[in-house]
Amino acid sequence: MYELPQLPYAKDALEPYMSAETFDYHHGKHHQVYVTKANNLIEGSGFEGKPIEEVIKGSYQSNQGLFNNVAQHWNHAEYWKAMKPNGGGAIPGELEKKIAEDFGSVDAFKETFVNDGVGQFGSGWVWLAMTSGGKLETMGTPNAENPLVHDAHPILICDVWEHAYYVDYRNKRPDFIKAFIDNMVNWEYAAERFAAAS
Ligand code: MN3
Repeated sequence: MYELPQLPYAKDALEPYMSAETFDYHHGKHHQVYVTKANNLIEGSGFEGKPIEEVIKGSYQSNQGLFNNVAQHWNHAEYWKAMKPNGGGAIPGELEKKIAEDFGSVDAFKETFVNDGVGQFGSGWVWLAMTSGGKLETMGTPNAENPLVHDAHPILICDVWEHAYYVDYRNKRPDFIKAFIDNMVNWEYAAERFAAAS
């Protein structure tokens, strides 16, 4: 049984960049619906009891309903952990070095990440991921899709569905993604994921 994870901080801890109202809806309602539907759809699917990453990869393009809800559950659980109060500060050394190597500079990475998120048409996500070749890349993905189905390791994730920012930023997706990068990212968690992928 999938369960809605608790937020790793109070729902008002990211204000003014992300409001308690956004968490009430986005975590309390949207994420909960994905969890409930995933639990219903996994019944009889043949994926019962399998590790979630295996369910995501296995259901991609073969069981779209299950994939959408299980992947959205995983994506959101990672997204909550990708943020922290007073986030967006210094990047831990090893990860900072690799970002500078693969993007030219940290600023160049941030610009690419924001541009990919802004350029993702409709609903989706923007990621920093490590490819199977060991290179860091940013990527935008539609709907529930994530780097796991492209054999890449997700390092950092930002939700660019309208429900992620409409309460706090209205239609201004670029302002939201910039605030995410500058004021909300939990770089220590991204560095943990980077170390595990390396
Ligand atoms: Mn969402």
